[in-house]
Amino acid sequence: MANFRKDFLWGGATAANQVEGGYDEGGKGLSVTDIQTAGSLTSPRYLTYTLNGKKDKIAGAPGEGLPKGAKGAIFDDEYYPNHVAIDFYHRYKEDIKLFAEMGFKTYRLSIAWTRIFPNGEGSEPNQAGLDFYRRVFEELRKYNIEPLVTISHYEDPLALSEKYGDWSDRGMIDAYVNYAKVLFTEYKDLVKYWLTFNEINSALLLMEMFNQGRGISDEAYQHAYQKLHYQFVASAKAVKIGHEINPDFMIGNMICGIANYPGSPDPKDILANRYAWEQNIHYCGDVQCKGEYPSFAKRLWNEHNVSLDITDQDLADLKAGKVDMYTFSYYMSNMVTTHEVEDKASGNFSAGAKNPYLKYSDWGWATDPTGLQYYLELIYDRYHLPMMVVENGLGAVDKLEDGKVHDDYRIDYLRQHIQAMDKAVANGVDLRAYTTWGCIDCVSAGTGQMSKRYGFIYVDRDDEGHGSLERLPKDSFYWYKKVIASNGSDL
Ligand code: BGP
Repeated sequence: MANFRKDFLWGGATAANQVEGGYDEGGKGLSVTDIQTAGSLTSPRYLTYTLNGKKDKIAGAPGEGLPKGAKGAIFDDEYYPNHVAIDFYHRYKEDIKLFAEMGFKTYRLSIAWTRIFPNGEGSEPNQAGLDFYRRVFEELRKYNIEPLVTISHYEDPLALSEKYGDWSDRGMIDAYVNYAKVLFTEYKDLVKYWLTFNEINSALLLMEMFNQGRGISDEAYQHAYQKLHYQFVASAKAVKIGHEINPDFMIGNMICGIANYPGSPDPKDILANRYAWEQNIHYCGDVQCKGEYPSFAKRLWNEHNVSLDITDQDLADLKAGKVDMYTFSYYMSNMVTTHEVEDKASGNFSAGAKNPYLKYSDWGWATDPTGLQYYLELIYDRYHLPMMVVENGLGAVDKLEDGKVHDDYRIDYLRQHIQAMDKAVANGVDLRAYTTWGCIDCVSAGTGQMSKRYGFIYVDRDDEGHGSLERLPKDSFYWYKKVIASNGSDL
């Protein structure tokens, strides 16, 4: 018998911009992701815009905004995969029915901010947008599937990004809080679980580990730490308001969880590894879970000559808006070394030294279930808060043969990670949920490709936007159904 709670929430996860499509329907405004092109293994995704009247583009990692002064633009000669994505906007009933068939207890989805406020702010929300998500939540409830809602998942309203330049202005805090308040009020009886920002620590991670060409300078750090501060305050204020609106709400943070290991027994590597945890993982976790900046924050700021706009009121807000649970994505581990490395992990979003004990995916991500157990135990020990693994999975190229996808590699990956979670639970971790990433194939956030698939459900669509969009259960679909029915025992 596995050790998971009786009411353990098994399910899957997606994000609005990666599944919905209908990017200009129902009164929706443009999001930053709507001006993001498709990349490939070797070329990054770009944000397209005009600056001083001239067409231009810049490599954009997930969640990044526009350069100052730029106006987002859609170019005729570029392909934007999120515009149609997998058309969940029109097919959500069919998709939710398939989730229900697998026995999902929960479905993690995000709300497109620009469906609610087309320009990101204002006093009148867009009714068509509110109605859309109400219909989705009601459809989920019909099957007793608990919605787990990310308020902001890598898709800031373009109008706000143009006005405030990627969270570099306090104005973003009010806009976010206004938006979150509308969601809490509108859906207070339909949604209990909320996450404030997807992978909030990616502002630091993407720069350090996954830098896609914007450069790592003191200025970049200044921007990242200031952006994070405003997001921390926005998150804390939302948590406080959420609890006032419905005290039963469980509101979590969401961290991009990467287990870091020292590259060697060299004490310098041991310390560097600890510092990687501090900067990339604990910095955000501590502020959101403990309601204050950790003692090592000053060192981090000083290292890069960062000087932040933080007011006394901000610090009080952080204290008053601690999260109720710690949630994170987990795909891989990373090796930290101070030495020159010959064998580097390479691919989209991976860096650092290659770990000789691990296998790497086609995209260069290290498969490491033990790292998940390690991460859960380490973090639980730090905060003693309920935890959720809200993303995990294997991005792979699937082959469709006679209407079937035999994805035993995906089953293997997930099985090992469920076993790792089971061990962490046996070791005392209060784990509440597991939502695999991209439970239905969707547009990859990092590459914009459809061919990097994670789903239990195959979607007929390729990297250029061809295909019928037809849905087909893969072998893993039937496997996960068994896993859920046996509460994680039949793997
Ligand atoms: C996380 C994001 C998701 C998702 C996933 C897989 O970082 O929260 O949005 O897409 O990673 O990444 P990718 O799509 O690049 O394979």
